[in-house]
Order: sequence, then structure tokens, then C-alpha cells
Amino acid sequence: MSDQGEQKSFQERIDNGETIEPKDDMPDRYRKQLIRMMSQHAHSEVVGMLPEGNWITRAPSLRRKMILLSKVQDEAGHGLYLYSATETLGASRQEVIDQLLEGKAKYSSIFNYPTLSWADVAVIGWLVDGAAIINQTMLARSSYGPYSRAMVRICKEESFHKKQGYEMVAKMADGTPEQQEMIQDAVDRWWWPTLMMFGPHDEDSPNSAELIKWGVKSKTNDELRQSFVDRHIAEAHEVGLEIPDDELEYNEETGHWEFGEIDWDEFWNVVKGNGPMNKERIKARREAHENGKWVREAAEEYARKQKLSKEKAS
Ligand code: FAQ
Repeated sequence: MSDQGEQKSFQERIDNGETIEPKDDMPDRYRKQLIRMMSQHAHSEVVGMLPEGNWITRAPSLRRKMILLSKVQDEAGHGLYLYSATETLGASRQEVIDQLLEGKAKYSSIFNYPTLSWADVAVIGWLVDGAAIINQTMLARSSYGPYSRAMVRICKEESFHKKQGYEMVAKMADGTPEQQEMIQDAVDRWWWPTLMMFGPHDEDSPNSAELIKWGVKSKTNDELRQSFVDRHIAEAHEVGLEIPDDELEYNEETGHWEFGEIDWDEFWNVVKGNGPMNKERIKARREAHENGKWVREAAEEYARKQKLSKEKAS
């Protein structure tokens, strides 16, 4: 779409709240931005299975194990919907997965932190899924049909994830002194990395303005981060947990919590591949990809044979 008139009518469709579908004309840059964002999102879901997956074999009860297994499987499913949705834009699954395995693609910084205790599983459900829901509820209204529809289903599943996480947080916060200490320690370690999930401040976010113009995002990174903080401070206080931020202050006039500054050096360091777990995460994904090679080959062979027999029959 190079013609200015076409670009204008595309923008009019967006401004009228129309949904853009795979076969519609769209500016190259719109397509590229979506491929970037959706493939990073798919990678985040799949890499995001690793920190919690680490605890499946050590869950404290059968009930907790079943919930965690189901949650981690859900994340795999989210990755699949999102890879499929990205394929509708012409980016093959192979291509985007190769970018991840070669260390060229970004995925959410949050998954490069270690899960040191069972309490981390509770806090990931509460905070990380809580942050994901706030971001993804907005994306469920995004202008690109396959992305927004995937988000509707994903958000429903993430709501269950958050609930099971918060239930566990509340139980531990009301438990023995050791359990209380464990859960507070997990909140202390995950709070700031979770705030980083929303991305850089608006003035440092090169993509936001364009994504908002095209109706992919409808809120900025800082607006979403503020909603997250307001909601989760109330939830922390409800169960008697402290938020590790000395600068937290409720502003009566705005009705919002004011909070301290994120360590942006830490954020960019993690995004650039130097976080505590980046190398292990990529190593685990490469191994999983290698181990799944026979399945891909078998599926390709099956598809090839099906095609041949259909051709023979017609
Ligand atoms: N980590 O200009 P902006 C989940 C990069 S799913 C790494 O502000 P944008 C479910 C950004 O890509 C979590 N990189 O970018 C779950 C860009 O680099 P690029 C994932 C980050 O796109 C729960 C550069 O910085 N969710 O948790 C991060 O406008 C539990 C400049 O940034 C999504 O992916 C970061 N945190 O806004 C799974 C949602 N932040 O590409 C398992 C979809 C920024 O130009 C367990 N994505 N960067 O080289 C989005 O909403 C947006 O893409 C943002 C970034 C908000 C992530």
C-alpha cells in the first residue's frame, strides 16, 4: 500500500473502529509492527512456561500440581494461537521461531528471572498474569482481527491463572511465619520486574505512538502500568503484604498511587540478553526444539502423504 489515498482510507477504517482482517490491504509498516509485536508475544508465552514449569515436579500437593500443569499448558496454547495469528500476516512459524532460537527476537523481560521457591509460582500467577491481563484486555480491542480474537480467549484463561495465584498468595500470607516470609520474599523479588513488563516510559517508547494511531494499542505503557499498580497495591494490602517501594504514596486528588522509579539500566540489560536467566531460557528452548524435531518431521510427512492421496483421488 504505497498510495497516499489508500493509506488515508486505511486510517479512516481504523478511526471508524473497523477490524482489519488478513486479506485486507494494509500498510507494510502496520504489518511489520504487528509481526514484531505478536511474534514477541508468542515467544513470551512459550518462554514463560519455563519459570513455573521448573516447579511442576515439586508442587506441594496433587491439587496444586494439577492447577500448575494446566496453567503451563495454557501458556503453550497461547503461544500456538499467537504463532498462528502471526502466520496470517505472512510470517512463517519457522521463520519467527528461528529468530527466537538464534537469540535475535525479543520476548518479555520478566521470564529472565529465576523461580527460587514455590512462593514464586504464587506470585507469578498473581502479579505476572495480573500484568498480562491488564495489557491484554486492551489488546483484545486491537484493530487486527486475529490478534484481538486470540486475546479474548487468552484473557479468560489468564483470569483463572491470576485467581489461582492470588488464592495461593492469600493462603501463604495467612500461613505459618515461614510461609509468610517466603511469600513476602517472592513479592520483593518480582514486584519491580513486573512493573518493567509494561515497557519503557511513554517518552522513551518508539513504537507506542504509531501503535496507538493504528488502534493496536489504545493505552500507553505508563497508563497500563498505573492501572496495574493501583489494582495490585489494594490486593497486597488486602492480604497484609508489603510492596517493596519506599516512595509509594496515595494521591487523594488523582485517586492513583504514586510510586518509585524503575531501574531502567536493569531493564535494558535484561532486554539485551544479560539478565539472570536469559542464556538458560534460550538453551532450554533450543533443546526443546531439537527434541521435537521428530514430531515436526512426522507431521510434515503425514501432510505430504495426505496431499498425495488427495491428488490421486481427484
Ligand atoms: N521485555 O516502543 P516500546 C505473559 C522492547 S505475556 C522485553 O514501548 P511496544 C503471559 C520492545 O519490544 C507477556 N522487551 O514497544 C504469561 C521494543 O523493542 P523492538 C508479554 C521489551 O511494542 C504469564 C522496545 O523495548 N506480553 O506474561 C519490553 O510499543 C505468566 C521499545 O518498547 C506481550 O508481549 C519487555 N518488558 O510496547 C505467560 C503483550 N518492553 O521490538 C507465562 C504484547 C518493551 O522495537 C506466565 N506486547 N520492550 O526492538 C505489548 O503489549 C508491547 O509490545 C509491549 C512493548 C508493552 C511489551
